[in-house]
Amino acid sequence: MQINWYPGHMAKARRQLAESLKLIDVVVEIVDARAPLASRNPDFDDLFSDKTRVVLLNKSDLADPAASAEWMRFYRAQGILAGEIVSTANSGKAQAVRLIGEAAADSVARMKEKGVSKTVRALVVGIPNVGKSTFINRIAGEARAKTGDKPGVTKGKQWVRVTPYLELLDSPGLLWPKLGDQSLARHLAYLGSINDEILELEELSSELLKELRTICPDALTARYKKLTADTPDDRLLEAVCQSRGFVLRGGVYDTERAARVLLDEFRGGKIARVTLERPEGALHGEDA
Ligand SMILES: Nc1nc2c(ncn2[C@@H]2O[C@H](COP(=O)(O)OP(=O)(O)OP(=O)(O)O)[C@@H](O)[C@H]2O)c(=O)[nH]1
Ligand SMILES: [Mg+2]
Repeated sequence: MQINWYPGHMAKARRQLAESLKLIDVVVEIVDARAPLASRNPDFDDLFSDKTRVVLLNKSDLADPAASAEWMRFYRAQGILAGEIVSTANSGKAQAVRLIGEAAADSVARMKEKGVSKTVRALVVGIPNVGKSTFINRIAGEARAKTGDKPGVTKGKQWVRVTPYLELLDSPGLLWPKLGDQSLARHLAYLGSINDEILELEELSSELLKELRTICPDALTARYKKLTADTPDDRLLEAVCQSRGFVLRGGVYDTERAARVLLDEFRGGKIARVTLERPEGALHGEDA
């Protein structure tokens, strides 16, 4: 399976973002703390090359805390303004607002010299389903932007006023034309940032089980009792079926159902707090 997803609405949204750049002081890039490498869009380096950026590791309630700490050290060592947040709770909210203020400090100071109290306009960007709209609602203190647990919920653009001096602009989740490295592309698919309808879910789930067995074998066996260290790689999904009784008439394993259940449980953080990527060699590679 070759994973690539760059539908027309993303190309259009990218063009619209490029046109609204002059209105924007700061770019806030939301990434998924479970896959901070795969979920950074390399295309943003071109698109926002002359903007100050803040990187926020969202959904850190679902990630391994030690790995998130490693990522924060990695960003800070490079001078990147970065924070760790949970947009479905208040965790990291004050820090995120502080980082946006820090990123906008120069332009605010320039305007102050002219006697103007500037409203900082921050564009919130990221790949699909990382929690951009949830983040905006959290900062604004009310549900202003539409959210949902699937990619492609936000369609158009919308300014949300947080205070008289801060406005946030939501944007549709953006990927890039060629995902390249397929091991990273799979991570995006595990997270729910790729439309499930274009994916072969059984193949994807088997790959996810292999990765989870390396990262958190005990938690995996605790959740799916028949899946152990001895289960062969090509029987992992069947072991999930055995664990849950997903057996069709004639004793055939319902691997399709197991695949959906596994992805749902992984995405919901039910297996363990898992981070799929560590900072070493944190660059987008070529095709694996
Ligand atoms: N556990 C957890 N879930 C989160 C967090 N932030 C967002 N979510 C959930 O992630 C899902 C996607 O959130 P959205 O805010 O719609 O994501 P988005 O980035 O705006 O998505 P698109 O507009 O589709 O690109 C929703 O089900 C949110 O409740 C978080 O910090 N932790
Ligand atoms: Mg959205």
